Amino acid sequence: MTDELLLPGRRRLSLTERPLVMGILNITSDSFYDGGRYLVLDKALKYAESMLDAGADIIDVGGESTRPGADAVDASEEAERVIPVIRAIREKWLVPVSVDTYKAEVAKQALEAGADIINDISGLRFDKAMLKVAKASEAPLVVMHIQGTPKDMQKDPHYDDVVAEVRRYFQERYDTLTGAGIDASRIVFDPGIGFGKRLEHNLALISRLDELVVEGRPIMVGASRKSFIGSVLDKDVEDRMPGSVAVAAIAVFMGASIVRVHDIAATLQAVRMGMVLRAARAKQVEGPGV
Ligand code: YH5
Repeated sequence: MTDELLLPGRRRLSLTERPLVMGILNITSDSFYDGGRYLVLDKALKYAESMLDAGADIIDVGGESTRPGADAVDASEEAERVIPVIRAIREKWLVPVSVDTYKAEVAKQALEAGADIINDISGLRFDKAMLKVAKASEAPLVVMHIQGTPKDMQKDPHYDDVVAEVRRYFQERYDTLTGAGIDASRIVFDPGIGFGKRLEHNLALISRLDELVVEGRPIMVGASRKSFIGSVLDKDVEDRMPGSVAVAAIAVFMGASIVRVHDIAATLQAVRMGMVLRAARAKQVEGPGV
């Protein structure tokens, strides 16, 4: 298991001391009402600061809603939303920043503005130019699984064996990316909770997360407030925090190295409990000295 991510500029992000909490910063019109460019930037920075105060390890900046059925936005609009925010965060704080985009042009500008990590829900498949952008940088890459596209992914998701198929996808992505010259140490895998999955698929992926480790690469999980939690608990999106926090603890217990969440402080407690219980289990199962 690799123990750290090397960020551009020789900074390091350790994944062995404890799992990391990635805070979600969504610059979409539905999350920050567009009252003009400066108001949006100011609100986004205040929100980022609140996540940093709560203990976020990484800030994930996204400008296109990839919720089920959402329309794609074009690269220039997405860039207009996220680039000023990434630049401002980078100027103010040292926190690692990831950019949540599958568009090469947005990723390229984000890296120039100081982003440290590319978080691509398509695993570098939707935009053919993304591989070139990734190759030109040293940034870690979050390689997520999605069946279909955000527009159509929830129409009729189907798998014979979702865990085996996501695992096979991770292996294919690993082979393709390393074959193209991407260093294996840059890759983080993500099963893509809610991305072309029914309830049973999401539950299988989380409860069998340990089976998704491919080539020893770390795993990230983004389950926060997603609809499968609403389905299980019969809760609207604004009431899913406790369920989300429970899933974060279990994801870490099952081996997740990074959790992508909305609620930082509560998730940090969950992550610590998941980590301590995982270590306790390892000590008993593998015996002393391991
Ligand atoms: C992810 O899992 N997710 S954007 C629907 C919701 C709540 C939240 C109300 N980007 C992931 O956060 N990147 C997104 O229901 C991501 N992994 C990675 N790597 C969707 C989102 C959300 C969607």
